[in-house]
Amino acid sequence: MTETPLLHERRDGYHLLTLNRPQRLNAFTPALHAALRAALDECERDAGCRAIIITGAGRAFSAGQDLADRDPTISGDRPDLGLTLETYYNPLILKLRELPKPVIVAVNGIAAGAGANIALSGDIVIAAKSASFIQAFAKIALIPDAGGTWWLTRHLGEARAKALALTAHPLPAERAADWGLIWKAVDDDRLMAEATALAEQFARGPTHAFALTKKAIHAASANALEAQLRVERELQREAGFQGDFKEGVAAFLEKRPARFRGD
Ligand code: T3D
Repeated sequence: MTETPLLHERRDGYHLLTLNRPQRLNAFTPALHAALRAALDECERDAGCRAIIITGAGRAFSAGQDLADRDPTISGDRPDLGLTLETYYNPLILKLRELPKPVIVAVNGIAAGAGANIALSGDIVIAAKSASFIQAFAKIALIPDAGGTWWLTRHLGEARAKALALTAHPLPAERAADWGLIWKAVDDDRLMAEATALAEQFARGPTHAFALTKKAIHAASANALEAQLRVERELQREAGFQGDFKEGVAAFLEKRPARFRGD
């Protein structure tokens, strides 16, 4: 078993995080959770990091919870899985969603259980055509967690959400894209090129405006139109005060590419 559960590569303008337990299909242990949380904290703090890519080593993205390696305080004959979620998965999902920078998930292979739902927590999910998403929970008599019931129902509606959750059938990447669950499915050998091109584009983009865009879109799912218009007013007001807006308009008027600093 590898001793480094997460590879963290700091590149020019963005960070690449690779789940790195390929022998266990990158299943999540407390050590992998801790490493990923620490890496995401660093990504958030580092002003030079303006986008994040998350992918998996080997043939899978992640098989979710490592069923053989649990936090000893939570393990046992009838472990309190609510505690696993509260301690590890729920904070991770919220962290990914609220991170004020674009999170790109490059799904390189099978994404099962919480692994599927962690992938779906990214802002932009690109999957290799050979990848699939499996709500594997029913096979071990659990319910979809790590946001699964929320993502599936929001993106696909109840009929497809229930079928995927109750059957635990794999959803191939191309169908996931056709159904609007992910952004797109690409040829396997194009996956990382597509993800890095996007990260490089975001690394040159208006990072603060991206953070506000995420916030506005997240608010939209709970708001009526009038409330959402108020959210847009407040966030646009904030965007208009930033240096990047000034630069964007100047660049447009001077007919040159904008040089956004991310503020
Ligand atoms: O604390 C809590 O439990 C609450 C939180 C729950 C969150 C969850 O994620 S619950 C759901 C956990 N995940 C699963 O149930 C998925 C289990 N895995 C599978 O169903 C299959 O492995 C896959 C469909 C993902 C892939 O199948 P396949 O045939 O391509 O590969 P494989 O042979 O099953 O797996 C390869 C190896 O990875 C194998 O080990 P071995 O025999 O070569 O030594 C297998 O045991 C190991 N592995 C795969 N998934 C897990 C795992 N080991 C530990 N935990 C896993 N989740």
